[in-house]
Amino acid sequence: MNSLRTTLAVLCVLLASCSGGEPDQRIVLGFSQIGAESEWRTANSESIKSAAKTMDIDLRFSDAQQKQENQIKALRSFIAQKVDVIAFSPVVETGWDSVLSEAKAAKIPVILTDRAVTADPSLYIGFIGSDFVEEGRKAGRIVNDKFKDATGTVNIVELQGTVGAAPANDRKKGFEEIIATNPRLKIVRSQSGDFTRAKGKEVMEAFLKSHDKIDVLYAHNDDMAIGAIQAIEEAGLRPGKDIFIVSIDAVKGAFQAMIAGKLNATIECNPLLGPQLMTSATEVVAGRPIPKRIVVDEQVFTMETAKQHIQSRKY
Ligand code: GYE
Repeated sequence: MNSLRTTLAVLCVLLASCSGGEPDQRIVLGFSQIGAESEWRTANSESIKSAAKTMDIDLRFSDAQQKQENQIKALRSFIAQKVDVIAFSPVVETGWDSVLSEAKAAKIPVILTDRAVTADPSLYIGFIGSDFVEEGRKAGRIVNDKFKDATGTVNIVELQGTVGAAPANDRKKGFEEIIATNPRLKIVRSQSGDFTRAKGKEVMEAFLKSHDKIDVLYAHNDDMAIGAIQAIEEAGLRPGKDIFIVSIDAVKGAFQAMIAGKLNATIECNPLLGPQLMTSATEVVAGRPIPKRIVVDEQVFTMETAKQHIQSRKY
């Protein structure tokens, strides 16, 4: 009987501390993710979720399934919930002015991660992400080097990312800037594969049907390149040999393809932005300034060096 009384007393104390105790002091962060279109995105979402856990931030995570309208809805819902900070990875560059103005009017700071917007910079506090133009340039330099002594025309096909997305616009721009220095390098077809394997394969099949001689494939991400590699093999050609392939991200799947001799090079784009985002959110809530632009450090990996790096890759 005594022990039952003691147990009840302990339970009462516990219940009291749960219901009537301190209010939850944790920072509430509303995050609108683009979707789950690629290996990169999966690693990015995991990084954000695990960093929020480690830093004890109350994360409200919403997946927009690659649709801007869903992201706008999610941002409005975060405003209605009066979260402390909003962060998001904008699927496309334009069309954010109204919702960002609503967040500003509600005095909720906004941090952009991964992709940039073309809106008025006073509508967000900072942007954490890669330099996509530079990634495109790095891909262009690899192709330029490989074909510097070419005597005939080098036919390039390009698989673009999501139409209107910052990484699609910028990776195209940076690549074109570099290959323009060699008049033999020609982009003969360029189309969106929406950053997915399935679309990459489908569009590459169409490219292969319409062109007899494709020398180079430049894909704006590894997933599209991996889909295209399948299409190339099904067409009876050897990816990485008959067609020189360069893509961007440096996810595990790309390392496996390089080790198998099917992908020539990948340009790193680091998706592990979670810790930097959580630190920035904490700073902003504490009223301290954060840099307007935080650029992520990145490298280039080739077929020749893939084996020595694959074990240490985190995504
Ligand atoms: O390269 C691609 C993803 O925005 C940098 O989005 C990101 C891109 C990444 O789907 O794989």
